[in-house]
Amino acid sequence: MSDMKKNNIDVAFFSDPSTIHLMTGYLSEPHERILAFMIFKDATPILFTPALEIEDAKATVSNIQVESYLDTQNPWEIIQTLIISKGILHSNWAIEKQHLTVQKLEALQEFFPRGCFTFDYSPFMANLRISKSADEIEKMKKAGYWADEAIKIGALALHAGVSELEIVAEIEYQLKKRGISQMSFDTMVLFGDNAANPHGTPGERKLKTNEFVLFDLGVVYEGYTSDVTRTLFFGDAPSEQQEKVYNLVLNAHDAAMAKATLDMSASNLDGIARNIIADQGYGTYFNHRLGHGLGQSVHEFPSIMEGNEMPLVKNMCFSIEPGIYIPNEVGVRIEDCGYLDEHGFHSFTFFPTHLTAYTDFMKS
Ligand SMILES: [Mn+2]
Repeated sequence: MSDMKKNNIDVAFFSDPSTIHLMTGYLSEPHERILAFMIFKDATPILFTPALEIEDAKATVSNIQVESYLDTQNPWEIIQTLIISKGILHSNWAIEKQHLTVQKLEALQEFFPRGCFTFDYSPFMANLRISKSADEIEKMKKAGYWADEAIKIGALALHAGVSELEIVAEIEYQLKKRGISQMSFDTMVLFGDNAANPHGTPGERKLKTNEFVLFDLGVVYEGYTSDVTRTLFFGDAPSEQQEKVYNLVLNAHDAAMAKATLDMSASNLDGIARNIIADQGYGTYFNHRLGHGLGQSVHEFPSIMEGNEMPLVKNMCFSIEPGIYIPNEVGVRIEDCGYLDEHGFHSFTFFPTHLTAYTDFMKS
């Protein structure tokens, strides 16, 4: 890492699996076990894994020393031995404060009582992830393709009387049958007034005709995520309120997609969508940021929100997802994720967004 010398860091200790994936190519979720990648100023880096993963790790990485521990061993004691063998004693550490738990930090401090653990690599890693490579964007396009497929599966399964959870089950079952092993977050399917809670939970609620169905979902494809929201109108007779709210969200969504450009601030992009909604008097019902970065994680730095003056840069991947939520009445959100370049915003998802998208899809 270029700035280790500048910041006088002896050990850069990475614990976030997505960081380790980015830096070594090795992708693994260790759960309660210890997975770490350690970089030193003048020595070969170490990838430290649970023993049951060492063969996978060795087969994946190159020019990295791979070490492991058994469940019956103390991983921190082994890390201590490894680091002392590199000739590092009174060390200055960089850690990922956003990821490393207090418990793990205390374990490190116990074995390195004279270590200094103040330097935080989390902001650096967040910055490193902002612009995606062509290869990463290709994976995200594929993740987007499967998110569109998921919406189609969900749309085909809708019928009056079906429950939200039945639709969730159908989507995930069909995707798994087609080789997608992991969703990027718990699939959200919400009917009617349930969709008025932006972070609602699918349950036994049954679908009625002339209600909205909000799908918010995504998949993980080769370590990269997708995230899409469609609010489909199930029926053919939307109320005046349903039509008005829907088209307002759609206008805000389309305007932000069309006007996103390089070097514009995140705050300005948020404002483009927010002003459209606020001008019609619905500003208080759009109670979240316009969007978020995504990549290896479904929510990454930065937030596309008011007050974030950070400029949008080439190959940044983020969501545009305005919504209006009128409690106990109606909820509409339309979300696409994509990447930005000199030609504008390129969505990873393409399921149609007009109010009659569901009926048109069923006719086709
Ligand atoms: Mn999202």
